[in-house]
Amino acid sequence: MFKIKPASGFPIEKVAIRVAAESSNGTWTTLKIPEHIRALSAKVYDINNSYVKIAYPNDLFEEGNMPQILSSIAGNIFGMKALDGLRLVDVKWPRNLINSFQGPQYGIKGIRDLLKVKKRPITATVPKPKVGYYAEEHAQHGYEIWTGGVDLLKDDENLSNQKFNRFEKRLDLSMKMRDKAENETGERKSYLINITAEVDEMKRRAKLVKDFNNEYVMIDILTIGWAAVQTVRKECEKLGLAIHAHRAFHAAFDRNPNHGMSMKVLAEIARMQGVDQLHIGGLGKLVGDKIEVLNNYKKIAQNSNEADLEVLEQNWYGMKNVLSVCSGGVHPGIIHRLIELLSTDIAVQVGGGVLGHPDGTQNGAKALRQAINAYMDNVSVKEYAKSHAELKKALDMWGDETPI
Ligand code: CAP
Ligand code: MG
Repeated sequence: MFKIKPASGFPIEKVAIRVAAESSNGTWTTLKIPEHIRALSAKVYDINNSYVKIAYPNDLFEEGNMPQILSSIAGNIFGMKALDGLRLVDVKWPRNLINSFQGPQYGIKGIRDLLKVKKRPITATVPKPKVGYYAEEHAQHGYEIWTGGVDLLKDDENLSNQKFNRFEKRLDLSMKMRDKAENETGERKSYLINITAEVDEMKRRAKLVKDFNNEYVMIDILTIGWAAVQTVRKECEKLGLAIHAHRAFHAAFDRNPNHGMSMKVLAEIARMQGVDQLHIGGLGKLVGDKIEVLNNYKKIAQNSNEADLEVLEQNWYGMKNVLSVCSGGVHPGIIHRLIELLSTDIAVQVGGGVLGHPDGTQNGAKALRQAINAYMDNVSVKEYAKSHAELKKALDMWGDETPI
C-alpha cells in the first residue's frame, strides 16, 4: 500500500501505473516484451484517494534476500519526477517470503523465560550522557541500575568501542557488576551491549559477548543495514544470543507522512530478519503518535492483525514475535500511558528519567521499578509515591509531563 502525491499535471492513475512498473520490471518507455516477462509485471488493483494498492507477482522476489525485495518495492520509485511524494505505507508479506527468513530466536516468551520476568513490563536503562563515561564509570552505573531494580543495562546507539570506553573492557567490568547485582538482588540481570560495527567485527564482538557470559547483543539495525542484521542473526543462533534492535535513523525514512516508508514496514522487516526486541516509540520526546506506536506493536507482537485505513492485514504463519521497546523521554510519571495503550507485554527503556533522578542513578532505578510495581498493583503512581520516597522524588521532578 502506497500513498502517492502526484507531481502537478499528473493524474494519480498514471503515476500509480508508473510506480507499479518501475518497482517491478518496467521502464520509462514502452518495450516489446515476451509474454513470460509480462507475467512479472506488478498491477495496480485499488486506488482510494491518495492510497494505491499494487500487487506483485511472487516470482519477482528472491526468497531470503531482503535487500533485493526492497530494491524492488522501495527502490527507484522514491525518486520519480512524476510524483512529489511517495510513501510505502504497509506491505502484506506472503507466506513463502516470511518463511524464507529466520524470524526471532527468542520472541517475547523466550525473553521472559530468559529474564525470569513473568507478567510485568521488562525494564531497561541507558546511562546518560550517551557517551563519555570511562568503562569503569559505565559499569558502576550498570551496578546501580541493576541493583535499583532494573532488568537490563543498555548501551546508547552511538557507544561502541571509542577510546575512552573500550568494548571489551566495558563488557568485562559490566559482567562482574552484573554477577554482583544478581547475587545481591536474587533477580536475573542482563546487558544490551552495542556491537554495532562492520560485519566481521560485529561477529567478533558477538563471540566476545558469549565468552563473557552475557545473553544479549544490541545492534543499530538501520545504520548497519538489513543484510548485516541477517548475518548477525545467524551468528546469534550459533551463539544463543538474543538481539536488541535500536532503530536510530528510522525517522529519515518514516517521519515525513508523504514520503519514505512507515515505521510499521521497518518493524515488519525487523521481525523477519529476526531481532528479539525493537524500539517502536515511547510517546515521549521523539516522533510517533499513539496510532503509529500501536500499529507497530500489533505488527511485531501479534500473530496476525486486521486491516485498517493505513494497515494491511497480515498473518505471520507462526513466526515468533518481537518484544516492543518503548523509549525516548520516558520517565516514571508517564509509563502508565504506554502500558494502557499497548499492554504489560512491553519493555520500558528509560535513560534520562533514571540518571536524572535528583538522588542519583540507583534511586532513579528504584523509582522506575516502583512505577511499574504501582501499575501491577493497580495503584496510581501518585498514591504509590506516598509510601515510596524514590518515586515521589521522580514525580516531584518530572510530574506527568511529556518532555519535548
Ligand atoms: C533514550 C535514548 C534512545 C531513544 C531511541 C536516546 O534516552 O537512549 O536511544 O529513545 O528512540 O538516546 O534518546 P532517554 P526510539 O530515555 O534519556 O530519552 O526508542 O524512539 O527509537
Ligand atoms: Mg539512545
